[in-house]
Amino acid sequence: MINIKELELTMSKLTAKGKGILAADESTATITKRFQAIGIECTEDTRRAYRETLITTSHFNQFIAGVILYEETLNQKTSKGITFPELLKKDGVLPGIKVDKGLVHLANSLDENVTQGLDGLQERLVEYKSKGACFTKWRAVYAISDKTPSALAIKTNADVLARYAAICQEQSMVPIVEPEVLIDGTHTLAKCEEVSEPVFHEVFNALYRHNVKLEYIVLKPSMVISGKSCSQKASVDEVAKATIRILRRTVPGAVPTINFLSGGQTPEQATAHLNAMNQLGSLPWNVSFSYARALQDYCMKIWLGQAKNIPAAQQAFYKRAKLNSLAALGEYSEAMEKEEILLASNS
Ligand code: 5MM
Repeated sequence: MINIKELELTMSKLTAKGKGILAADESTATITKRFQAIGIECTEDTRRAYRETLITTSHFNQFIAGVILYEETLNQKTSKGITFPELLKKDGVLPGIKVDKGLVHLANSLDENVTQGLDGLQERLVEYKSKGACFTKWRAVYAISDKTPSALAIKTNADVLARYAAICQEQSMVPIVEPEVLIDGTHTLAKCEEVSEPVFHEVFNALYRHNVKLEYIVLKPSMVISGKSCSQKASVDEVAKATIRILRRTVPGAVPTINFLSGGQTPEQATAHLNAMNQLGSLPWNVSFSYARALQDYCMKIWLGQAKNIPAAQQAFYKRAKLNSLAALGEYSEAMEKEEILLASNS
């Protein structure tokens, strides 16, 4: 039975003004790729140690309301023997969990994917909840090409996202609904806009069909942006305006919060775009972040798997969390990138 009070409490914490969500839910395959790219050995313990570095950063709870964990991390302990969800809760940060099982080929599509993981989801949620998770995350992916995303991929992924969200709400867990239009390609901002509108629109059609209560979801979309290899790079202002234009057309005001993914933008771009959106003023939703790479990139590159680097790595994570918190309030400026932002001490 849905416990509305529980959903309300989770939402109220996740929508705290100026706070965002840290996505630390990379699957083993993804984090292996990230570690190997910078020469870090990927083992269960290095993954544990890295994620401990992130969540033991002092006072990061000033800027981060929730952390999305991967199943492995939910079951791991810090070096002081406390589970990750317990530590987060002690610091007033909500633990969440990625519940999708990744992408599979969508038959009869234009070589596209659909996200899997609905089988047994309800039972897994009961287990995750008993381990402290209060919210969940599921990502659907849409690639841009001349012919994609196809209508089939748009509709199928929307239905799956909505079924996932309904199952989570039934367990009184807030679902993060993540439709990601990929940044890869040479497409222009206009093309991304043309693709993102039907994608988001169909997601909300499906959420409606599945009776999902919009008051208790977090939308985690991609921004409307030019492709990574596009020769005409859209400006910060163009990205902010196009993203908000498309979201206004497709996302009901009943949705309390939109927490963007960074999707391969540089950390600085992701912060600048978020800030510019918040500077547009009078938005119908809270507009914040749920970044993985844009919060973690510098931290991971400084850490490099070595304990001696932890203080500097935490410093780098703290700085990005603080700058994105300011961007979520529309109070960031590029000049702050050069400032030394010192970690608040624990004492
Ligand atoms: C798009 O990826 C999500 C947000 O991360 P970025 O801010 O780096 O774009 C992220 O939460 C992602 O869903 C998780 O890392 C899980 O990804 P995989 O590929 O491992 O399922």
